[in-house]
Amino acid sequence: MDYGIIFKGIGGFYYVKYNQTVYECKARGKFKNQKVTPLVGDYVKISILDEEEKLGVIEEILERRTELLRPSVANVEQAIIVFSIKNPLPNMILLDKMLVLAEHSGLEVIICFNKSDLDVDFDYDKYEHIYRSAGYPVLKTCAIQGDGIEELSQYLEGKITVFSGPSGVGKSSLLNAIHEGFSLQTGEISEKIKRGKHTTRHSELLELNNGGIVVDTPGFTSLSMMEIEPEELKVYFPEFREAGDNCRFDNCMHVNEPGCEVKEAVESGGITRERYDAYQYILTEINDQRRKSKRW
Ligand SMILES: Nc1nc2c(ncn2[C@@H]2O[C@H](COP(=O)(O)OP(=O)(O)O)[C@@H](O)[C@H]2O)c(=O)[nH]1
Ligand SMILES: [Mg+2]
Ligand SMILES: [Zn+2]
Repeated sequence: MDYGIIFKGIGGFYYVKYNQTVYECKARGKFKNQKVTPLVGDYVKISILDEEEKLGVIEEILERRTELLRPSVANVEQAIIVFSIKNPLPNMILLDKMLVLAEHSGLEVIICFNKSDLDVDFDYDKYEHIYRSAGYPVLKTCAIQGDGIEELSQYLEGKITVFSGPSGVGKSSLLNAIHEGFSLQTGEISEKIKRGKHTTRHSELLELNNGGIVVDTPGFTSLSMMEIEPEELKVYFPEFREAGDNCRFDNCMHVNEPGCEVKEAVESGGITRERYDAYQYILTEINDQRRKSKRW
């Protein structure tokens, strides 16, 4: 069976790319009755109503592989988490939180440190060590000179990818560098204008030359950890898993328990101190948030 993919949704209309053609589609009433809303990124079966006018109807939605809330997009497979080496300096705890949320959403992650031309103090090597040890691919790019762009685009081939990261790190510049056809607005002023418009803007997919698809709105912009249970957090630190299996207690939180192999691995250097500290910091924050919300 042939499926198209929803690239854009506006006011009850869905723009479905099917056989290299975009059809403007409505969804069958049954979806509303089932309380299912088609999402950008959904793989759908359509009937064509009018080949000339390119009109169709969505008949069926394929089971979603993933479902992101912010932005609301289905079937995203991976996140490129972008920070810049300078201007602005990376906020490491924010990066660790984004990693937790990406793991929680079931996404593959690639970490990209952009603005390598500003790395006069060689900070990248330190970041690379921390996150490679944690098991993530780490890239160094310069959107302006084109360094690392080829490697970055290889990661995008044939997948739906969301570019996440704080404003001003160079996400739009990277996308423009990857794909000649793009002319996404960059820079601080356009960023402000965009933010003003954001309430009415919808997520949209962009197709790359290499068959990759990217989401044009940054993911994980509001970073609430409220969806994460304290006991669950350790699962989202992939480098804790192996050592964690050997802790004395099955439900070890890797904080104060005796016989904790994760803490042991931190001592022996198998797990970096930076990531372990981030785990403790985020765990404390989750517990605090929960205590506060219970009080109300
Ligand atoms: N020096 C330097 N500046 C960059 C680089 N990439 C982007 N910029 C600049 O950083 C600013 C923010 O870039 P933009 O792509 O809008 O960031 P976004 O908010 O993450 O989409 C712009 O002024 C860009 O020209 C880079 O690799 N090196
Ligand atoms: Mg941008
Ligand atoms: Zn432990």
